[in-house]
Amino acid sequence: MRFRECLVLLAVCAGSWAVPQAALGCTTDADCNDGVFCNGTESCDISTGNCVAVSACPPAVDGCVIRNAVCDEENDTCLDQGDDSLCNDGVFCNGTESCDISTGNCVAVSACPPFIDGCLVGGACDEATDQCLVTPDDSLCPAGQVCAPDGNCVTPERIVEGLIVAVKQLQTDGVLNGGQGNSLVVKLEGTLAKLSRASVGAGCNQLGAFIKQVMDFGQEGILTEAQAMFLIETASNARSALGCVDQTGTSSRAQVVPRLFGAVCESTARTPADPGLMAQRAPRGTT
Ligand SMILES: [Ca+2]
Ligand SMILES: [Ca+2]
Repeated sequence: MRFRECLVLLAVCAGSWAVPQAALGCTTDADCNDGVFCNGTESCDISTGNCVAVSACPPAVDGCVIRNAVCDEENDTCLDQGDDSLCNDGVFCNGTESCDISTGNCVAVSACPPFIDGCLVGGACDEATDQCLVTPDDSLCPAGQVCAPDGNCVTPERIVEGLIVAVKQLQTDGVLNGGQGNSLVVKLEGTLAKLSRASVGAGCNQLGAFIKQVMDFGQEGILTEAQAMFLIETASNARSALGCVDQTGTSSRAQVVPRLFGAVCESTARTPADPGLMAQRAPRGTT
C-alpha cells in the first residue's frame, strides 16, 4: 500500500508540474517588460501567461509626414519623418516645397527671393529654364550711367573703353586683321573724343557707325554671331546710357557686358556714385 500511496503522490506531483504554463509565465506587465523600447511595448496576457508585444512606434501617414517612422532607442521615443518629395509640384517658380513635420502640410519658400545688389535686381523667375533672373536696372544708377552685370553703375565712356579693349583682343586673337580692328577702334576713340567735348549726339553717331561696321563684319563672316552680338549689345548699352535714339541690339544686355567688364573692371574698386545706392545693396549672399 505504501507503494500505491507513493504512486498517487507521484501523480499529484507530476500533475502540478504539468500545469499551469500561466503559473510559470507572466502575471503582470512588469514581468514582460524587457527594458528595450524599440522592440515593442510588452504586456502580459494573463489568460495564457505569455508576454505579447505591440509596436512601440506604429507608423501612420499624416499628409506628407510618416508619424513614428523611426524609433529612437536612446531617448525611448518615436520620430516622425517628412517626405519633401511628396510636396514637390515640379513647378520651379511657385517656390520650393518642403514638408512641415509639425503640421504634415507642404509649405513653399520663394524660389527666387527678391533682392537688390548694387544696381542688380533679383526676384524674377524663368520657369522654362528653372532659373532665377538677375536684371541690371539702370534706374538704380545715377543719370547718364548704366548698370553692368557686376552690379556697378558705369559711364558710357567706361563701356566704350571696354569695347576698345575687346576689339584689340579680337585683333590679338587674329579674328580681326589690323585694318579691320583699326576701323572699329577709330570709331570708338572718336566716340570718346566727342563725349569729352560734350558732343553727345556726335558720340551717338560714332557708336552707331561702330555698330553698323560690326554688323557688316558679322554678315561677312569675319566675326562670329556671338562676337558680333557681344560688341553690338555692349555698344547699345553705351548708347542707352547716353540717351541716344534707340537702335538695334539693345536687348539682352545682361548677358553681354560681363565678359567685357570682367576684364576692364577687375582692378577697379566698386564705387557707387550715390551713397543712397550703397544703402540699398543687399549682401551677395542673399542671392
Ligand atoms: Ca520592449
Ligand atoms: Ca514648386
